[in-house]
Amino acid sequence: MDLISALESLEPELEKGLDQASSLDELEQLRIEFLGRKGRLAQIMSQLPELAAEERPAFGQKANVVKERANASFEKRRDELLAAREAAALARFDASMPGRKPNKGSLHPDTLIMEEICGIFGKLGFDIAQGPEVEIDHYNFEALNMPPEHPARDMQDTLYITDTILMRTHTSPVQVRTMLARRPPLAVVVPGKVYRRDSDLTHTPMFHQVEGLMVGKKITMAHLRGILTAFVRGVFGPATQVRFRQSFFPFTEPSAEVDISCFLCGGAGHLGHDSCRVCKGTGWVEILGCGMVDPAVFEAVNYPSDLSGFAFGLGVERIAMLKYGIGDLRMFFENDLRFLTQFGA
Ligand code: 2NL
Repeated sequence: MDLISALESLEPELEKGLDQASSLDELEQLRIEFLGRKGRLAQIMSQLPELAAEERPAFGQKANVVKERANASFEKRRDELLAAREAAALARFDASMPGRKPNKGSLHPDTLIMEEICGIFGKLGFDIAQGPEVEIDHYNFEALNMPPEHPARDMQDTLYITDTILMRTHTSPVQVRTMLARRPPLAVVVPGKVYRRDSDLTHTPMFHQVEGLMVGKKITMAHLRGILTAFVRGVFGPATQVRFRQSFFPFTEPSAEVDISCFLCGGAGHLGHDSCRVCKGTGWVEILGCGMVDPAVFEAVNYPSDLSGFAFGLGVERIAMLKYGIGDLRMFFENDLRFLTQFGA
């Protein structure tokens, strides 16, 4: 076959191949066969030197036309196959199928309780203060009437970082920092994480506290009693009764622990014939510790001795367990969504 007819027969054969190609892979095979570096068109072109010199321009021109038309045909077929693939995918897609629901976030019970407590004290005129979780010995112990060797330091199992740097064991160092940074009168609540070297069924190395402090002239135990009564009635309901039991803390004198009438049995100690599981039959539930700020604490922050004030502290997990009926402290820290999604929005 002469070269011209070889060139001419290329086009119908290509058209037939294109019609038969049913996938992009097959199409690419076909393109390599016809237009590839060693393809059929290239082979015909390689024989150009065999033509007489006067035949070459016309042949070259024709070859170019064939090549351009072949490229255009490939492109057209490629578009058709792509469109067919798209249409097949769309046919499989069910636009009426319901979507996947995204998981909604919810607040941790610790967060909910801290926000509720801070909200109540906010309405009573308290500011919210926060401070570092890594503290120096001075703010965590020394300024709170617990000098080195003070037996009260044994009450705290402290996580030390160096001799003098530690994880705060309570949020009280933030009140110390607040007193140093501001002038009285002042009233603050301090929510936050605290740390102890302790880990068993009822203790975790990290837990949450809210502490409060009010300092001014002529602040008395009557203010302490009034504020804390309003607070517990805000959290546990307006019928809640309050009882103060004498206690001891190094940073307050006098000191007390506050019990509230049991919110489950109403203070009766029993439900029908069963002893109440919340108050264990006593009718009272311990809720916080408090007292009048010890003069030694005021001295440590260079406050004048004619000031007085009260302070209190409570454990957030304890309040959350009571309020939500949570039986196991470890639930707070396991991050099980079945637990976490039960509280708040
Ligand atoms: C408890 C008892 C309490 C304080 C914390 C405090 C802070 C300063 C001065 C005086 Cl700066 N006191 N804090 C006072 C009494 C009790 O916590 O049982 N917490 C869980």
